[in-house]
Amino acid sequence: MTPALYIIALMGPSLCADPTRAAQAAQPGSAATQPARREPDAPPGMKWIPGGEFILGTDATDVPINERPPLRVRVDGFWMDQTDVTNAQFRAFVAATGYLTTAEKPVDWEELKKQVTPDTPRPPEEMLRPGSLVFTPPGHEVDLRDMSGWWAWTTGADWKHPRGPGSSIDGHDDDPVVQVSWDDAVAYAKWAGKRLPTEAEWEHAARGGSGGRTRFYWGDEFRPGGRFMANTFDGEFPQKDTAEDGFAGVSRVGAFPPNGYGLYDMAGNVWQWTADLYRADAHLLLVDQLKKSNATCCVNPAGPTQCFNPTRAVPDAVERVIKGGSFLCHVSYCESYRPTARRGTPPDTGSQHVGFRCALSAGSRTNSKAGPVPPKELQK
Ligand SMILES: [Ca+2]
Ligand SMILES: [Cu+2]
Repeated sequence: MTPALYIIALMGPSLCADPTRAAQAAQPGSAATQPARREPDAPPGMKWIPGGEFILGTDATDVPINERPPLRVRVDGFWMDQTDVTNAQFRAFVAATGYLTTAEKPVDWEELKKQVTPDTPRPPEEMLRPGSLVFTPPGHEVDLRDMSGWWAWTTGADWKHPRGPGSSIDGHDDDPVVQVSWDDAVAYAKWAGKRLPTEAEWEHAARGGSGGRTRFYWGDEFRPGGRFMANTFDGEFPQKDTAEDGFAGVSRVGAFPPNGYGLYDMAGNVWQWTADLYRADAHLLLVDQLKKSNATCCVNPAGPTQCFNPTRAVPDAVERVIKGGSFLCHVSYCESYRPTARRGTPPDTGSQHVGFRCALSAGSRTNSKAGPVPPKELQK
């Protein structure tokens, strides 16, 4: 097997569809939020996300079943990075710490082994050289069930070379950093005196205080008044991105309108790592838990304690939840720029369309020396 096919085989047959057992509908409640805190105490580059109740997930029937059933969730207020962590910010972290990302190190077979069936032989050394996944448009129609048609394991791809060894991030300081693993994101967050948001915090923040249950955080219409609200894939996926929204591939942070909390790119552009472990049936388990405890609302859920993804070779192998979708999402394929969309990804797997942003609990203060701040034009 080629490295590409090998890695993709490890990742499961379908990156987007996530069929799980049937879901039940829950009774969603009304959303209520606390008033927004005044801006002056905001840590640099962060927005206050007021605590409150919201509906996690959806009862839409035309979406992957891992987003159902919906349930009432309450989260405490917290701070959230206004943008995804940028290349410039990540560079400051690496300069300060000498940190080496997962993609810059040889693939750890001992780790990889946990994600594949026991009979999988150790791949040749060549395949274990440092690298990551790069989007490679096939230039012709492909079977959408097989992601090896557009993802290629690429030796030498890392955060400084997001599209492979020949590429660079020169002049792209304000692009979100990509090709970072969950471990890399956590290391950055620690350095910045922050943490990753939980999935519930992320989804609450993405809703922007609308309290709504709309398909997109801004409403039910993808392009309200003809306006593009997020960087997604235009044209025929995956062959040709026509860049109708202004970008084929990643866009600088803040290129699209912010949501109600002043957060940018909470839909599309790059997926964002969250703190939670992934279970395809996470919502279902929370609803069961609520019923058992006679509660109507789940408070500060922090994710399951064990993973479950029936589409993987090893369903209980560790995966973390990513949210937000990316510049590769297209309605014909996965529409993951919906706030309820969720996917499990192995913590050691970075790719060209996965980045992250950090959160901070109320009362905490970032101790970062570098003071990660958003690009100048976003500082108002
Ligand atoms: Ca685009
Ligand atoms: Cu997608």
